Amino acid sequence: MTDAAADGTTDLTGLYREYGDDRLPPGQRETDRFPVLSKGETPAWNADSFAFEVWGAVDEPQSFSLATFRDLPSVTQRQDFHCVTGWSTFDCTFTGVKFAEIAARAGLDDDVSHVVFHALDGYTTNLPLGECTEPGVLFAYGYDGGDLPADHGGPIRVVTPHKYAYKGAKWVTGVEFLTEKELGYWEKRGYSDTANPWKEERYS
Ligand SMILES: Nc1nc2c(c(=O)[nH]1)N[C@H]1C(S)=C(S)[C@@H](COP(=O)(O)O)O[C@H]1N2
Ligand SMILES: [Mo]
Repeated sequence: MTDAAADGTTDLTGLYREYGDDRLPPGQRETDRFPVLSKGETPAWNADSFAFEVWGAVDEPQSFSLATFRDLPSVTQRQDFHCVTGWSTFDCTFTGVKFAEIAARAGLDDDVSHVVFHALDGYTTNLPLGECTEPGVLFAYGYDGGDLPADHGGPIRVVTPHKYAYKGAKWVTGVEFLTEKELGYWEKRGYSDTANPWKEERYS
């Protein structure tokens, strides 16, 4: 289902076949640009003091500086990006650390069922644990061979190619492991918790 190209990039642009017949999900239009969509301003951060943290129902809470995070094993993937407001951008290339890599380092309690991602702008979003280990859920710090631009969530953001993009927190400061579901910022405000673009799960 995933193809590794000669340059080591994993091609996830065929991932839609697990969910629907068309690469472009229903009700979406393709744009050649990669628009920026944030609930507020791009937050400021300091590369020397930035910390990415892992806490909650884990054996070993983790804290990474930007430098130690970038030293973790990484992957590069090409994927499509679908915003719930109706635009899709094809062929975005992200580099980062797989969700599973982070979870393995923290060691999850047996009863972990959900996660909440936290971000510098106060944004949160939630996913069931099982959805986070799907291919493509990445803590991304690179875009198109360079650093992830600040407007797109640098230094680190989450990407969720199988979900509407609001499930991917920009400026992510950490992940909290939970034994019960908690809703995130948009999920509390009427957006779908399941957010499958091919089923057009936009609102709850
Ligand atoms: N921290 C944070 N993450 C966020 C958002 C936000 O406002 N704050 N917006 C979400 C929404 S609705 C979308 S479509 C994508 C947009 O990512 P982009 O600006 O890189 O296109 O980020 C998601 N992650
Ligand atoms: Mo969005």
